[in-house]
Amino acid sequence: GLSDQEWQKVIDIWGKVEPDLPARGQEVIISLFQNHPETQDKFDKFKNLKSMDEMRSSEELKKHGTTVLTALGKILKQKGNHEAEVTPLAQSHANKHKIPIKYLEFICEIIVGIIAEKYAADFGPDSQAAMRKALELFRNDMASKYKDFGFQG
Ligand code: HE6
Repeated sequence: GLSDQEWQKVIDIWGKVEPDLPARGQEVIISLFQNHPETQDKFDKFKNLKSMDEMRSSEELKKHGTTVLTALGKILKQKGNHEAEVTPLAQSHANKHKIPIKYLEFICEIIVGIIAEKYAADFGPDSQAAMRKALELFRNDMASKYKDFGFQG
């Protein structure tokens, strides 16, 4: 797990991101689709967005980015006691959306990259390491739930 100090770093940097969730969420989803097009195919509502312009002007995409980062923020704030939040998310992403754990790795890496780009001064090596640990814990717990649900992931 993470130490109290590590969790504090995670909570602190998330506090910087939070006022900008729609913008950051939009960037995360667009970057996910651009770098890993197979992830876009999982979305009936987004798989027809082709150009960067179409992606940027989709209010629905922006809204989804906000939904994803809001859910992730709620999980991070639980400081590892996130079973109540992770279980339904694992359930829907395994059984309904069929999202491999690999895709969760993709999005987590993109989230770290975007935070590093936009909040460099507040996201030093220790904060970055703490955030990576927190996201790894999230993914591990998702993976463990996937297994319970019989989804290979
Ligand atoms: Fe997804 N998602 N997601 N997801 N999601 C979500 C929270 C998805 C995610 C990674 C979602 C995804 C495909 C997520 C999704 C719907 C992810 C919420 C709260 C909802 C919702 O309630 O609508 C992470 C890290 C978090 C926190 C892919 C690919 C990745 C990598 C849908 C296809 C799909 C959907 O509704 O169709």
